[in-house]
Amino acid sequence: MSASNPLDFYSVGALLSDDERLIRDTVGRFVDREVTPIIAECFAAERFPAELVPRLAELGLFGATLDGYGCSGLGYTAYGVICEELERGDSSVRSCVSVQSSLVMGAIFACGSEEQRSRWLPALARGEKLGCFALTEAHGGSDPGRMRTRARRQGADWRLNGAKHWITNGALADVAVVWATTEDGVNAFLVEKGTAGFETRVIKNKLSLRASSTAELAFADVTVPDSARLPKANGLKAALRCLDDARFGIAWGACGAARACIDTVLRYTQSRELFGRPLSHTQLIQSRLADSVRKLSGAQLIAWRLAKLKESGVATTAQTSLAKWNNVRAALDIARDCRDMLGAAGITLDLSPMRHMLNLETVITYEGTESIHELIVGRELTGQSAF
Ligand code: TGC
Ligand code: FAD
Repeated sequence: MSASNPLDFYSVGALLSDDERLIRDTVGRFVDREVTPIIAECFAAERFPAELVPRLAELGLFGATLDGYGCSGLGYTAYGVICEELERGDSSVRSCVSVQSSLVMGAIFACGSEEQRSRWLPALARGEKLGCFALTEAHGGSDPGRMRTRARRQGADWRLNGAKHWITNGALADVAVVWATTEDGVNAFLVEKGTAGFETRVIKNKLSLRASSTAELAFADVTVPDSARLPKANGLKAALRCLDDARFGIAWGACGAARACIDTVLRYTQSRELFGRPLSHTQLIQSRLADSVRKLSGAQLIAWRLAKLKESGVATTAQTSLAKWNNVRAALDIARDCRDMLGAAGITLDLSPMRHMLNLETVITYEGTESIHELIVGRELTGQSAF
């Protein structure tokens, strides 16, 4: 074995600050000790490991980039390494942190009143409350601008009617950030669990992200006060802005899933003997491993550069889209090829690549499908929207 690190071929780790390396190693140890040992069982049982929520909070991983309100105030590179380490364990754990941090806390931080921020952000940071982000509807998640969930003024209150589909943590959440059309355009409302007329139903039999809880939400004449409306969430733009931060986390997270797959196959092919020699001595296996490391390296460099652009406040939506698209596509291709290099052993939950591969089928779909991100980049290049 050469001295180079196949899981960090271009030494992106050396570009991290001491603090960022410490965060990476701390979260990495948490994943090795507390996520990896239980996650295959959770995936098999279709169980979200809620017992990890207090630990994620203790480590300061909820709302990590936010300042104040009990949040850690970290930079985007640190948030990226957190997502990468968590997704090395399982996409469902990174998903839980992405939703709570970028989508729920991010929306309340950016669009909420001071009262809403003070009430919700510390509790969400401590993991005492869980949130969900309800944008997608059953008739077409790619085109949220045509949402049918509607909020109408009713004196001092608002009355919500409609339904949301495919909502991560929807049935577990204490508070849902619900996007709805009003006569003044799209607005967002904080709807608390238990509000009359608000019902949830867990979506069963998913073949992907099975350790994450996904739900349908229904609103039948749900009445909330005006103080539940996020005052600065004016227009679809406010929702899409939150998505950019979550898509950034996914671009890093995908590298973690890819690393786990390559790591597994490197070990396996060194010990597996076929035709009188280890599999890793064959040209085709070496070529496939080299191709996986090529794809991972490109993804890691894009993720790192995007973090720097975000920290300078100049990252564009199209740059974020290209990173999400490229890195998830790379990770999915790597996971599929790694699964194959394990032969029959690769189809069980004992080794992680097929679990990662199945999870990545969701990751390539949510937060904007691959085609949507290609079209966002295409629009940037040509100035023409082809949606
Ligand atoms: P369009 O005309 O392009 O935009 C409307 C307004 O929004 C602005 N905008 C953005 N602003 C900030 N960040 C972004 N990413 C933005 N994208 C657009 C835009 O400038 C415009 O502003 P203005 O001032 O001109 O009004 O809107 P469109 O209706 O044509 O749609 C464009 C499209 C297709 C890109 C958008 O609808 C889209 O991104 N669709 C994909 C939907 C999606 O990603 N949904 C994700 C749901 S949440 C989720 O999946 C969570 S998974 C959770 C987990 O991690 O577990
Ligand atoms: P559709 O929009 O119906 O797309 C179907 C196909 O058509 C795709 O291949 C798409 O790329 C393609 N397509 C769409 N438009 C075009 C076009 N103009 N040109 C060419 N091709 C096109 N949403 C939330 O709001 N909150 C959540 O927490 C959340 N969590 C999720 C968790 C899971 C496990 C999953 C699977 C989804 C989750 N989603 C969530 C929903 C997710 O964001 C949507 O599934 C996604 O945006 C795609 O929408 P859709 O499934 O309706 O597909």
